[in-house]
Amino acid sequence: MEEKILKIKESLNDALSNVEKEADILNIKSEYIGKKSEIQQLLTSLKDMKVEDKRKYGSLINNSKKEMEELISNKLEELDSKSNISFDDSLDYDLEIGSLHPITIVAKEVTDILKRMGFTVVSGPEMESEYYNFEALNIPKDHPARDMQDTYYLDNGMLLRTQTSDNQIHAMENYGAPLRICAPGRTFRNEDLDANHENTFFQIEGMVIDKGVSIENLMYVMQSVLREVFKSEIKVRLRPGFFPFTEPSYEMDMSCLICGGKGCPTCKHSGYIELVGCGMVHPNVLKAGGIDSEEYTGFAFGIGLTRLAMMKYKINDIRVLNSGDIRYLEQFKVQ
Ligand code: FA5
Repeated sequence: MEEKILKIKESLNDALSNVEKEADILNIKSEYIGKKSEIQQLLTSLKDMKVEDKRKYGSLINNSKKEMEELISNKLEELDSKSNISFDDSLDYDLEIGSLHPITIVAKEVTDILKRMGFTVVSGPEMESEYYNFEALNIPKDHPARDMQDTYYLDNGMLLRTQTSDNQIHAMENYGAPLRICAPGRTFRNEDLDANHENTFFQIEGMVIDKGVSIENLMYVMQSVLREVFKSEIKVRLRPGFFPFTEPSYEMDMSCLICGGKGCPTCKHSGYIELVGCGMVHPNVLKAGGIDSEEYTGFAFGIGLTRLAMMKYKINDIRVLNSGDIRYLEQFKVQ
């Protein structure tokens, strides 16, 4: 037992020594002292131990957990005293040399809009576990929905996240309810590439959990984001969708701005670009995040930031955004 706990503490020390961002520390916190952590499991196992083992190990496990909590909060304090760099502050609009990537500009714009509505910006890992990418999102193994997002599995048993929705679970675990977060980030799918499909693209996740949250609130947020990004009313189309983690689910398409909705190769001649997946958070997901689904409801959305950048800057082929062609990419300015 002593050795096991020592190993956990060493592993925590190692993990903390390699991170500098608050979100990473919070992820470590949930991994090492959260509900599913090894130390928590040891604590739970105490109740089934013999009386003499309980006496022997009870204070060791409890004190070790306290020590680990302290290590994590010291690291957070250390970071806080060093700087207050956030996603927002790290971007400098007054660059004289170089330029911002169009996706960076759009990501910053959307997070700014959401921040004004009271959302906190968080971020999660690109290398993710099946639990956070699928299982906790109500997508058990062998569920057909796993095939909707062709996944890159890694040799170490992890995967490259297929969606930013993993942040929903991390956020609920880290902050509980009520909650209002957004999480921009890179996502990966083993897709066939075409004018509007990449295998590496960006999304921004949003999640609101509170008492009495409704679909009207979700639609208001979506419309406000689009109106502010495009500085005009954008024609949208709402369709019923299917995501195991929301019920009901919707997909929102926007009128293709490359062809003005007439139909072109970018929108596959449909006049619309699929932009957002969204819906009311499924009770099983709230449960997985440790939130009482009788007391709270929530909505969540995932906006395709790469496609948003395409529409904003009238880029007719998504592949140029990952091309690294600086002469092409540097022409885009903050509008
Ligand atoms: C999702 O990824 C869900 N996680 C969205 C969600 C979040 C639903 C929260 C409910 C609640 P979907 O696979 O439809 O859903 O992707 C969301 C958006 O990401 C799409 O509308 C599109 O704008 C963008 N997207 C998806 N696949 C690609 C791709 N291969 N290339 C570029 N953008 C993509």
